[in-house]
Amino acid sequence: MHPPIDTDDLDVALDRAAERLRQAQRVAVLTGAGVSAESGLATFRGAGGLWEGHRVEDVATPFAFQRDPALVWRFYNARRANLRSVQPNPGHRALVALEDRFAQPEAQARDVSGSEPFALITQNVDGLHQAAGSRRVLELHGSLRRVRCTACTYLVDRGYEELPDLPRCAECGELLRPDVVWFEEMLPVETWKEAAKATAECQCFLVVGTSALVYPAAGLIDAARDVGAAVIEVNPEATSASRRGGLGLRGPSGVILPQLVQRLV
Ligand code: BV8
Ligand code: ZN
Repeated sequence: MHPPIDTDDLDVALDRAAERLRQAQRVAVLTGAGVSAESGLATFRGAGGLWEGHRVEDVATPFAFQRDPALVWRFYNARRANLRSVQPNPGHRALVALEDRFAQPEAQARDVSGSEPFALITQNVDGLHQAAGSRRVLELHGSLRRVRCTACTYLVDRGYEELPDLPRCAECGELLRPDVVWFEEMLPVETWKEAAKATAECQCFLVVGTSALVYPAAGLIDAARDVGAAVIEVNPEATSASRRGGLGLRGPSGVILPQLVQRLV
């Protein structure tokens, strides 16, 4: 379980974080697997980053898929099956409320820059932000819902429905793969550009539920700091990002985020 939270410190930190959000015209949020932990989804490094004894970095790669597609599909089909029984948690829903607040027409009228006032940038592939109602979600690492062909342009959203052990393309018959970004693969260019732009233009950058170990996603935290944005980290534990400054809200995002958003009303 998480270390006990010192409520006095947390209260002070929540008030300071709420004040920074009130002063911001544009907000960007970066989420990782921790925001889905209270929905019952395992994080990557919580279980020591292992799945069936394999390091995730060794299964989520093009080479692993080439070498043993059945093993890699077993990894993804197990996670897709998991998603059939989980729901967004209060942390996901608090981020919807935050988007509602910053994306309101009057908020946009105040901001003459023409830039979007809110961006939810996620490393997660579980689709829970969209399931909670988030509208503008930048999926840096793709989505477990979508599959694409290894040989043609076939790409389709299959939800969380069960797939065969080695699913084949309906168009050309070749092997399908999950539409996720594996290690050593490039991130989707347009999504990355939008995420980098939102980060460069924000005055407040929330970092929720990530160990900040995977790049280039984790680099957005430094990029936010470099433009002088207030960085606020929501995580029960300190991470490599914590040591680089900003305000730490120590606790589970399903508890902290609703309390933070509550202070904005
Ligand atoms: C690339 C999709 C260019 C698949 C994922 C050496 C040094 C630095 C970088 C590298 C290096 N060697 C290689 C690299 C680059 C590499 C990388 O960063 N590797 C890491 C491991 C060092 N990156 C890449 O390869 C990227 N591409 O660089 O392209 C390129 C091109 C060609 C050749 C070279 C380079 C692609 C990275 C994308 C990989 N795909 N996911 C899938 O999901 O199966 S990454 C995977 O990790 C997930 O997306 C996950 O989201 C992400 C990061 O993990 P976290 O989300 O942070 O999860 P984690 O478990 O680590 O942490 C959870 C946190 O939550 C913890 O802090 C915990 O305390 C907290 N928590 C727990 N409970 C709660 C909570 N927080 C709040 N509330 C709670 N209740
Ligand atoms: Zn095909």
